[in-house]
Amino acid sequence: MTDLPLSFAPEVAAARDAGRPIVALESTIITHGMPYPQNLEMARAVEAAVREAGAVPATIALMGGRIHVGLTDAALEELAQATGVMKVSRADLAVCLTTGRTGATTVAATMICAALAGIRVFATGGIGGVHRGVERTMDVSADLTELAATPVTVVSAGAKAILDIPRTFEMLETLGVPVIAVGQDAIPAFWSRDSGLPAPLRLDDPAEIAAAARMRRALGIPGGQLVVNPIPAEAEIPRAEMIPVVDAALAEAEAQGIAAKAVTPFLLDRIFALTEGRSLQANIALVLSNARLAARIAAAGA
Ligand code: PSU
Ligand code: MN
Repeated sequence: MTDLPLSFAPEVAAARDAGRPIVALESTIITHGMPYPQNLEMARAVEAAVREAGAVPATIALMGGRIHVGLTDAALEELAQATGVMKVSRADLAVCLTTGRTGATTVAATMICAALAGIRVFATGGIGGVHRGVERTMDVSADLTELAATPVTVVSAGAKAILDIPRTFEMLETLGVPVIAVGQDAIPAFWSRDSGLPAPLRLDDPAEIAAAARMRRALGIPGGQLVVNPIPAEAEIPRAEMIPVVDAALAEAEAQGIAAKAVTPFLLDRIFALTEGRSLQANIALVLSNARLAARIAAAGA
């Protein structure tokens, strides 16, 4: 038997021993989702937001053949500047570990690692989903099937408008993933508060979200929950403003033949450029807001 290759940061190990709330954080958003140095500033600010809200942050990444649950500031800084980091989803996790490469975990891989580490709540920005043009490409993020399989509550700001949002949520419904909106009836769309789609479920109190996770477990239903938390109003970019930007970025991706794992990072990078950084500011604001909510859900005993 291969031993579980988990390495806990001292702060996370202490929180586990004491039964204190822990919030997992992903690393693909650092390496593939934002440029340096904003990615490092974001990663530090998100960890601080989790601590302020009364939980312990555990940023997850793969280094030296081990799953690191909680990173030192030096490791965070190295990751934020590193090039050639592997973008790791469910399919890549084992090979990344056995080859000892440095890997950044997507939502799917972070969920797997969090569950192995006994962490039940995870904060991110947006989830991957069904890509537009799926009828040609079959590009559907492994994040969706992971939500159906792995018992972690994922706090997001919904799915980005670069995706086919209606198909993404149809698929989550088929997969039996509870999609829970907070504070409003609509599913948010990442940079914008309203996707135009009604949310199937709404729970405004973090304690209710934690109770739902416990009930799902008691019922023996596998999989997690997807919490969709709208971006704070002062940080949002309205949908009408994002539509032409997203369309332009998608057209560039198409023209350049961008495919597979490269699609999401390419589009995010183009959108940052096309909005002159405004999308990045919005992205940071929504991740911070998600981190605070995740800490409250964890503290309520998800
Ligand atoms: N949302 C963001 N920034 C990101 C991602 C999502 O705001 O960097 C990342 C997440 O790690 C997500 C991944 O799991 O993109 C989805 O990639 P793909 O579409 O290739 O599955
Ligand atoms: Mn994909």
